[in-house]
Amino acid sequence: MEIKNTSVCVVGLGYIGLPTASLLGTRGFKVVGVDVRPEVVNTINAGKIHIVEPDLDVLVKSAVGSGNLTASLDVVPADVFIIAVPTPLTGQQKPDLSFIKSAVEAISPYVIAGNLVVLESTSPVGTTEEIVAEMLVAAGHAVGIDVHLAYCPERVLPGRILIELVHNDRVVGGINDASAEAAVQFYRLFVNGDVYGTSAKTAEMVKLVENSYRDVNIAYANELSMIAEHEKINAWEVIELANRHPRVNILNPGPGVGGHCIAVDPWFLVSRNPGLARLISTARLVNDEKPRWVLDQVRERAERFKRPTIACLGLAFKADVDDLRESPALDIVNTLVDENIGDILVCEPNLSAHPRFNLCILEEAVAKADIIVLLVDHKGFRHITAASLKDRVLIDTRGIVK
Ligand code: SAJ
Repeated sequence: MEIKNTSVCVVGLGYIGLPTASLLGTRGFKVVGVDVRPEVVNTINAGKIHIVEPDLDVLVKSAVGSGNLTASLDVVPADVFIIAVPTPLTGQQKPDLSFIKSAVEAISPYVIAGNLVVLESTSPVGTTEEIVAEMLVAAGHAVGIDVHLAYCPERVLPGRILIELVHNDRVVGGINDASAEAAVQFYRLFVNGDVYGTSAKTAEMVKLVENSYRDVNIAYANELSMIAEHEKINAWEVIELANRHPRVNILNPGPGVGGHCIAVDPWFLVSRNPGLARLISTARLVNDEKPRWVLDQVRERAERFKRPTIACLGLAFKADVDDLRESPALDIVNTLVDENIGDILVCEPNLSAHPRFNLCILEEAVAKADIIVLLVDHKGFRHITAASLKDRVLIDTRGIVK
C-alpha cells in the first residue's frame, strides 16, 4: 500500500473523523469524508470547521485546498473505509450502536475485494466481529478473505488531537491475522508512534480499559476528597504527600467526570459483564454522584446568607477547552439556577456567550460574590489566591486556590 495510490473514505466527520480525514489528506491520500449533516459537509468543503480543536482549521483548509479532501453526503468507492461515528449511551446506560450499523449499511454496496474496512468508533467488545463482520458477510462480502476488517480505536485527548493522532501508539485488531496485518500497514503510513497488531476483540477491550482505568482512578480521588472534607483536612495536601511514595500516583479530585469518553466508555464494559465489572460500575456511580455532593456543599454555605451571590468559575468539562458535553460544572450551575438559591454569576473564559447564562469576567464575579465555586481549573483561574478572596466563602472543587 502506498499513500499516493490509496483512496480513503472516512464515514463520520466529528471529533475523530474530521481530524483523521484532514490529516490523511495533507499526507497525500485521496480522501472523501462522509457525514449525514449537510451543514457539516458544506462547511468542510468551504475549507472551514464545525468543531473547536487547536490547529484543526489550518489542517482542514490545507487538505481541502490541496484537493485531497472533499466532504460528501454519500459514500464513494475507496481502498480503505474508516468508520468514525458516535456510539452514545441509551438512557439505560447501554451502548447505542445504531450509527455503526447505518455506516456499515452505507459502505457495504461500495466495498469490493481488496478493500480494508476499519472501525474506529469506541465499541463494546465483540462489535467488529458480531456486528460489522456479520453485516458485511450477510451482504455477500468475503470478510477476512478478500475484504480485510479491523478495529483501531482512537486514543487522542481533546485539545491535543492533532499531536496525539500522529504521535500516539496505535493498537490495531484484525478479525484475523491477514486483516490485522493489512490495517497495521495502513496506520504505519501516517502514524509516528508504534503500531501494534492484535485481535479485534482485544483492541476493543484495550480502548475501554484505558478509559475505565482513568475513571476508576478519578473515582478514588473523588472519594478521598469527600472523606477528607468530612475529616476537615485538605484532600489535595493528603494526595500530594501520598504521591511522594514511589509507587503511589493518585489523580486529582474534581466536581465529577465529564466529556463524552471517560464518563461513557466504562458502561460498555459493564453492560456486557454486569456481574463482573463491579469496581468499574461503582467508580462510575462515585463520579456521577460527585456533582450532587458539590451541590450539597454549596447549599450548605448558601444557608448562611439571606440571598447570596454565587460566582461559578468555569462551565467546561475540563481545563482550557470550550467543550460543555457531559460537563459536571454545567450540571452544577444549571441546578443552582433552577433552584434559585441565590444570584448566580458565571465566568467561562473559553466561551464568548452562553444561551442560558450571562457570562461575566473573573474580576466582576469575584468582586460581587459572597460564595465562589471554582469548578474548572482553567489557566485564567490558576493565579487566584485565598488572600485575594478576603472573607468570601470558597468552594474549590479542583484544589487550585493556594
Ligand atoms: N479529571 C479529573 N481528575 C483528573 C483527571 C481528569 O477530575 O485527575 C476529569 C476532567 O476534569 C474531565 C474528565 O475527568 O471532566 C475527563 O478528562 P480527561 O482529560 O481525563 O480525558 P478526556 O475525556 O478528555 O479524554 C480521554 C483520554 N483517555 C485517557 O486519558 C485514558 C483520551 O486519551 C481518549 O482518547 C479520550 O478519553 C477518548 O476519546 O476516549
